[in-house]
Amino acid sequence: RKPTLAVVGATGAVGTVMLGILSSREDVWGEIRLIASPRSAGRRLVVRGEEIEVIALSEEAFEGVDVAMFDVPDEVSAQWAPIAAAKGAVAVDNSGAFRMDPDVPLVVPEVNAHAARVRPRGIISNPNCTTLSMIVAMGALHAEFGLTELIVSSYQAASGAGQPGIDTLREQLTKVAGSNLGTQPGDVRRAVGDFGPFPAPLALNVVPWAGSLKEDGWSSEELKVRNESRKILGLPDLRVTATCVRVPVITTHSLAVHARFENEVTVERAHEILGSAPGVVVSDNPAEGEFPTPADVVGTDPTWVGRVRRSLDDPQALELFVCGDNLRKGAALNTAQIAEVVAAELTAAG
Ligand code: 2RA
Repeated sequence: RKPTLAVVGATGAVGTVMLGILSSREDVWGEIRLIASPRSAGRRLVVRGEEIEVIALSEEAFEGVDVAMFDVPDEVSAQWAPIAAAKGAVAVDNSGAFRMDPDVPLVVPEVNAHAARVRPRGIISNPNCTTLSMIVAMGALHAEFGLTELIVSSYQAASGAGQPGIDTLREQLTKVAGSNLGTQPGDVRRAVGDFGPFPAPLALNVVPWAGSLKEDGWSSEELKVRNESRKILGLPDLRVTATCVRVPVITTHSLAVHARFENEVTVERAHEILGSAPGVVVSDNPAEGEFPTPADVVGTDPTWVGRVRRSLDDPQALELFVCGDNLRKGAALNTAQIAEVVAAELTAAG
């Protein structure tokens, strides 16, 4: 029997992408059950070409479920993923609720698929989209050169803040289109009015903030990049510094990465490694204007890498520009890949 899958949060921004991904990947699932808040129950959504009615989140909804994916806010996952696990499902959670729990593996199948097998709480976590947008490329380089330090600046898309983020940016872009705004201090701020989930206007702007305020001026997002990179790579002492910035892009996070290694590196070898790494595509020919940009990467599955240079002042360091669709590899796709690893394990176990 093929395993039964539940998608919790089926109607959200990531859930919507998930249904498309489940419809296009090799079909390893028996029943697919769609679950959402009582407000969304009763809606009919299409997955694998079939219309399915969304049911309300409840304990009974997990009856007979083998794998339950959660694409919901932290507090909803914190409450319901353990309930799904207690009902016998393996919960694959895309929230921040369990990522740093030592009894919950944090999995990126291209980097540490083996970690998914040890899950004392019956929960597997999916990393944050910013970490995920670069970590497949970093894992491949680490396997060859031995990573010692990451200095990262992110350029994060509005959809990282969910559907309200997308809606806010679109509304702001409509308000500024065709205007001469962006020439006086505060003119964009006054014109757009509503900042939605962002602390400042996003249209015609960049905002050096994502997440919530933590100690000493760090944002939660910056700490996630550090802590999650360490856990996924199995390098608890890796030096990681991140500055997270929101940019007026709908979907696809970008990161400028300074990566330092144990030994000297060459661009040629880095190209070879990245070019043959599963899930990575190299687009690096600046003479022809070839490098990844969100507008070209959005809607695709791989991590795209370009602008690979050896640091001028450090032969052990590389500079790279990385783009990944934050709703696909950054969220739904990685969750689907983890779920497929579990499905293969369950199917093999009979
Ligand atoms: C963001 N990384 O982009 C967050 C969402 N998980 O806001």
